Amino acid sequence: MTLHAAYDPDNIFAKILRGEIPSVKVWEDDDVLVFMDVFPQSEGHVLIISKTSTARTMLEMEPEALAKVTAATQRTAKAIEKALKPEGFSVFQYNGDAGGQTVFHLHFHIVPRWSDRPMKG
Ligand code: DGP
Repeated sequence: MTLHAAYDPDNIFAKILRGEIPSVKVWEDDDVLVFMDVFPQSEGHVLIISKTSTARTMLEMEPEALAKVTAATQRTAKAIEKALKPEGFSVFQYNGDAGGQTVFHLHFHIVPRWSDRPMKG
């Protein structure tokens, strides 16, 4: 999938948003959904997506929707810090096949990190 292509309404995260496939939800409001990554790189690995935007990548997302997703990412990181007490955490977001993206509905990852636990990704 190139950087520039049409949004596929049948991508996995669109199906999760429509409730067609299950997910473990952490937070949901009118703008965003936060849910557990099915292939976690560490305990507490979550994904943050927009419920209103069909942007595939960072290039396409409307600034207002992006602001809501990044604000939700910060709020979620604070909640993870409180709940799991990681020593650190990684926030990342991939764009395009060559950028490591496999699901083409823009998403941020939060991966909590501990120095005594091997990194899985
Ligand atoms: P990437 O596009 O490379 O940022 O990776 C997509 C992430 O989505 C990857 O960490 C695994 C996760 N994922 C893939 N399929 C599902 C699914 O059906 N449910 C959930 N919760 N996560 C998924």
